[in-house]
Amino acid sequence: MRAISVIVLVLLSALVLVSGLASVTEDVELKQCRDLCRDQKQFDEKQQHVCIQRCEDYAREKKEWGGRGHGRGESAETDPERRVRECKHQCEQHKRYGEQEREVCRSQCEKEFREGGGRGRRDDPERKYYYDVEEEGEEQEVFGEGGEREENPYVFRDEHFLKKAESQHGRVGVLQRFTERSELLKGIENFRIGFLEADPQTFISPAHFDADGVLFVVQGRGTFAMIRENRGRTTTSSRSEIKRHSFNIETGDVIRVHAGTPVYVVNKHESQKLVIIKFIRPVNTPGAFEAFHGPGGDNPESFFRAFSPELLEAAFKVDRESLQRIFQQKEGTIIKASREQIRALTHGEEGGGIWPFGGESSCPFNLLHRRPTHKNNYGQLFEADPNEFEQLDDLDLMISFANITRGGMSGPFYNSKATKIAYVVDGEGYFEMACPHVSSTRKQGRRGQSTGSSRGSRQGTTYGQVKSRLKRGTVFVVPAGHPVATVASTNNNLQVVCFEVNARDNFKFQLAGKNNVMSKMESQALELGFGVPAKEVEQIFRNQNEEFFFPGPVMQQRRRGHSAV
Ligand SMILES: *[C@@H]1O[C@H](CO)[C@@H](O)[C@H](O)[C@H]1NC(C)=O
Ligand SMILES: [Cu+2]
Repeated sequence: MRAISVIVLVLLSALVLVSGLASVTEDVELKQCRDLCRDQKQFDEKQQHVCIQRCEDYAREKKEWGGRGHGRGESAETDPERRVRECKHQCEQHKRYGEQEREVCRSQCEKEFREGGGRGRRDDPERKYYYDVEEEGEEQEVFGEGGEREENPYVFRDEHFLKKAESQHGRVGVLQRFTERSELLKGIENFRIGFLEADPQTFISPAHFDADGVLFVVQGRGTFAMIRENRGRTTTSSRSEIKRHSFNIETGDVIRVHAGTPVYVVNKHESQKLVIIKFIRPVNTPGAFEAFHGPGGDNPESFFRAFSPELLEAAFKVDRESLQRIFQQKEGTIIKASREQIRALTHGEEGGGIWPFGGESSCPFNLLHRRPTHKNNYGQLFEADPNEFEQLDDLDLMISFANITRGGMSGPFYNSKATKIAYVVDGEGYFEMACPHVSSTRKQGRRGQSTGSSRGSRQGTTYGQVKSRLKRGTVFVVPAGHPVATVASTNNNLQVVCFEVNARDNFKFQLAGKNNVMSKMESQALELGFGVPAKEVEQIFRNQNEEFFFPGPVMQQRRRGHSAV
């Protein structure tokens, strides 16, 4: 995959250079890109397909972000400043280039694009805004799985998930450790994020884990079974019983699974996939955990097979031939089941029966059926905190779900104590975060362009801008104290589920809108802090009447555009 990305990157960069002077329409560009893919003799059919896919994604992405907001008929392709930037950026991407070749490459970019075209409307503020967004949109696609992205330690995508199990009926994956690329996330290195995706009418093989988990059902319907200790209050004997608990699950359900609990899942839906995202806290080795399969054979391997036959013969009081017969499974972790099997498994007849029974500490609840903590035209926020739910208490975890209306945004705000691990369930958009721990290359570029004198006098903390596109499956992390805002594209709602760790007594401090932090400060504090008359500051921080969710930048611009006409 990676190799293809690099090649597509090279193809696209060649294109940018070829098509730079002429104003090329997207379709021509797309055609060229496709043709170049087909010309790659070393590609097999599948690789060619992936390459072409990349071209199409790129073109679509460009259209989507580029077409918006350019009112005056000027297309993004003809903006010389942007061309230079893109071009230089690509110089950096050529892994085989030495520093000297890079320098040559960069100066060629200058020649080709800046001196070729006019300076354009560089300082039109509206342009500037869209410009940035477009650039971001493209970076993510063009430099897809390549280098660039790895510089942002807060964002994780498909390629950062390790495959734990893959079969023709579904996938199980776990995200790389948070500290894999950067020490900045050391505070959450004990936690992992995993997912399960199972085809319709399948069975997910029983297993227990040396990890505590909280599961969120992203999509689908199924039945969940776990074998739990039956912690009746009346049981005083030390020999406690175990019991099966089966319950139906649907989108929005949150299920606590204690470490060591054997679980299995059925996707009973006829046509829909079951998708579950999992927050994991290993109990043996910080940041590392394993699955233990009892039922199994070759694949998944049964842990019973690690014992010697004579020991098992003795333990089970049967002969070894009968034993060998049961460890046959080769189908994998996710197994296609017959209608009858599914029916039997989803009617928790004997024993545990359908929920609720027994210990409530693992009783599932539905996050989306709760009353939203914030709700307006621009979005809804659902939250479940550890004070309220015993299931989340020992993990010190809050789970929340933000449904940001298309074109809307949430924040800026920051968490007082909690670190947020967010997973994009649906939609697309982007987020921006202020971070004193990274330096934003883009911002440096800008500073570099300004005169040096103002720079010299500045001291203290500087904040890098962490910004990244979001789409389904993206994981991003927002550490405590870091101001963040999330924006939904104008195409779809952006739906994000968040696991917030260190959540007890956490507070979301809002930085804009009703109830924002600044609006509570005395005028003098604002006057002194900002160095301008308090009135001016107050006007700004009191203008927004909405709370938490607001119209996003594009929506806002459009409105302003209308009212100005
Ligand atoms: C998200 O909000 C939209 C309305 O903007 C609504 O139709 C949709 O059902 C919501 N999704 C969830 C999961 O709450
Ligand atoms: Cu930071």
